[in-house]
Amino acid sequence: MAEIIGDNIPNIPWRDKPEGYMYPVWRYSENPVITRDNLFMANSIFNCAVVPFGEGFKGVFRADMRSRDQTLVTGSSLDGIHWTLDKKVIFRGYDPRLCKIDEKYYLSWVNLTPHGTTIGIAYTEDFADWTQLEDACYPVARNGVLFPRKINGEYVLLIRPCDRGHTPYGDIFLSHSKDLTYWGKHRFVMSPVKNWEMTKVGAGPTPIETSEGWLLFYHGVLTSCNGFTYSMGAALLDINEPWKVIHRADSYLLAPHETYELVGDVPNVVFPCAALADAGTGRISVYYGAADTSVGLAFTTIDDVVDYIKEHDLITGK
Ligand code: BMA
Repeated sequence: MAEIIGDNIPNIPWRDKPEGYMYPVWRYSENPVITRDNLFMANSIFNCAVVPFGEGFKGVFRADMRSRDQTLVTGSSLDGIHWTLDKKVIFRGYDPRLCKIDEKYYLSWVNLTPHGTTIGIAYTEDFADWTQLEDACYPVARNGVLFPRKINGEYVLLIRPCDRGHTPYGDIFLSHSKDLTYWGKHRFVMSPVKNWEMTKVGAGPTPIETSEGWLLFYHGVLTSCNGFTYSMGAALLDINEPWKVIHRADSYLLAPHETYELVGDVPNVVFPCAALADAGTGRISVYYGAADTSVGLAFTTIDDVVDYIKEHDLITGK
C-alpha cells in the first residue's frame, strides 16, 4: 500500500470509482465544474491551481477574457466543486500552479514578457495581497512547478524550456534555489518517449509526496495529422534527488475522450494543473483544463496510480 505524505483533507471533492471501471483515473460525472459562465466577460476558464484554505479551498484560474487577454483571477469554494471567481486580475499570463510552503502560498505561472514567456513567482498568505518575486528564469520557458517543500534545504522548481512557439523543446528540467531568487544546479528530468507524448512533456500539478517517491502528473503532447492532443501521464521521482525518475507509466492516465475535452477553443486537450491529495484516505482529485475552454475534475487514489505506473513501467520495462 502506498501512502500520501502530507495533510488530511477530509472535505476533498470525491466520487467513488464507477463499478467495473478498469482505468486508474475517473471523471466527475457532472463535468465541467467551471465554465465561462463563472465569470462575467470570460471567454474561457480552464487551467487552474487549487489548495485547501480555511474551511474550504482557494484557487487561481486562467481566465481568457473576451478581449482574449490571458489573465489570472482567484476563486473560492467550500466543496472544491462549486466555485465563486473574483473579477480582479492578479497577474497576466497563464497556467497557474499553487503550493503551500511553510505558511505561504506560492504561485508559479507562465508570465508574459516582451521577449517571450517565463516563469513568474509570487506568494500570498490570504489570497488578497500578493508579493511578486523575480522571474525564475529568462525567457523562454513554461510549466514552472514548485515542489511543496524544500529538498535538502533548497527550493526546487520544474521547468520546461521552450521557444516562442509550439516547438521541438519538449523536455522537463529542474533547478534549485536557496532564496527563490537565484536559481542553479540545473538537472535534466525527462524527455518524451512514447507516442502519446512524443512532441513534448511538461510538469502538471504540484508534485505529491508519497511513500513511493514524488508523484508527478504531467502532460504529454501527441502531434497527429489533426494537430496536437494533450493527455495526462504520471511518474514517480526520487524523494531526495527528484530529477531521477524511478517509475513512469508508458501509457497515459487521462486523454481527451469526452465531448468537453474534444471540442472547444483548442480541441483535444486535457491539461492537469492542480491536484488535492488526502493523506488520510489516499484520495486524489485532479483539476484539468478541458479543450482550453472549461475545468474538468477527475479522481484517483494513490494505490490506483502507483499500481498503474508500476504495471506499465517505462523504466523497469514491465
Ligand atoms: C500550452 C499552454 C496551455 C494550453 C495548451 C493547449 O502551450 O498554452 O495553457 O492549455 O497549450 O492549448
